[in-house]
Amino acid sequence: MAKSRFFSTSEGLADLIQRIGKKTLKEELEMMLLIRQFELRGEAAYQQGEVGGFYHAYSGEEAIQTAVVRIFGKKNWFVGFYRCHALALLLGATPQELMCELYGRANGNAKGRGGSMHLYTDRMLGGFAIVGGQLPIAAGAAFSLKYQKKKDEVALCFLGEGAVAQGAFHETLNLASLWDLPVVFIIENNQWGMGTHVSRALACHEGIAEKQAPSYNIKSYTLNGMDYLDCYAGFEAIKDEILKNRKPILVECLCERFKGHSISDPALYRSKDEFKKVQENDPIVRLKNQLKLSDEKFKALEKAAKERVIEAMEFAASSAWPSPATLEEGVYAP
Ligand SMILES: Cc1ncc(C[n+]2csc(CCOP(=O)(O)OP(=O)(O)O)c2C)c(N)n1
Repeated sequence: MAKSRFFSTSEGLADLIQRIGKKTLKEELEMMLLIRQFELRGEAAYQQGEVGGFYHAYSGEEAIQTAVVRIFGKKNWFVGFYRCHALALLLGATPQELMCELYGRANGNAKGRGGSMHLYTDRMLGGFAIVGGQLPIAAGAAFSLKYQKKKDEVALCFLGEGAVAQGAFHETLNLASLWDLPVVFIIENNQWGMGTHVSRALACHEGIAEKQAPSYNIKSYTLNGMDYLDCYAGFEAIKDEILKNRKPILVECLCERFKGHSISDPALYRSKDEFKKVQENDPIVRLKNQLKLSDEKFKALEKAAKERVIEAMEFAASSAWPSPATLEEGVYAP
């Protein structure tokens, strides 16, 4: 995997840790642990038949969205794709309401009707199942901010590198640049689109952001998505820039997917050794080490996160199913 091209040019690690503060970083570690535990236990519930539909875990990629939400704050427009449990958690959805959604219960995040890929908060516009479908929505959100002259907010759009080959990616970047829309497009490049490696899907697969951005006359950044601190430092600079210039930015976060594409993908196209190597580069363990946190303290944080998720699962399992009488509610088809 290519190295970060950002952090090495920035301040030193110790100075950065001191500037952010250990208390904040511990909170970030707790958040990343909550996301990881949510994914692990959610997948287990799926295997036991408690959860239906699709399930795309964010395991391995936690550092990216955790840093984005920390740097930008919740008061912006966020648009994600189907790998969206973490984003909803980070933006304030409770583990209870999300687990209820996965379990298909009436008090779920989307009233039990959307499931894993369709999660929302007051500032999160989804959860999109169509690859690339979220980009025009993010541009629209950025347009609304510009139209309303809201200068302190932006739109943040997450996508996988698989979306880069879609027409929607190119049309949206073109329009966003032409119209100076305040939107950050964040490519989470985990190198795999389902079972297809990026080298077989994209003609330009190395340095995606730095090669695509100039053709739309926008600026790009490349970050190490496996390193919370690199993401923190990078998104800090990106925030400064977009708040000043109010123009789109394309970011590529190089990262790893710890599992198959979704729960139904055993990922037989990657060897066990390869997965082992990938998992040795765990962003959670990296942050623990950067903070010099003892194993004992780390285990206590992990246990607390696990207990929160188990509690949410118990809550979901005992929650009511949607009433059939509500079947036609919230349906907008004419
Ligand atoms: C328009 C469209 N084409 C194909 C699919 C099927 N599909 C679902 S996920 C996926 C791979 C996308 O990979 P990527 O964008 O890299 O995101 P990742 O899953 O790796 O996070 C594909 C091809 C789809 N949902 N939408």
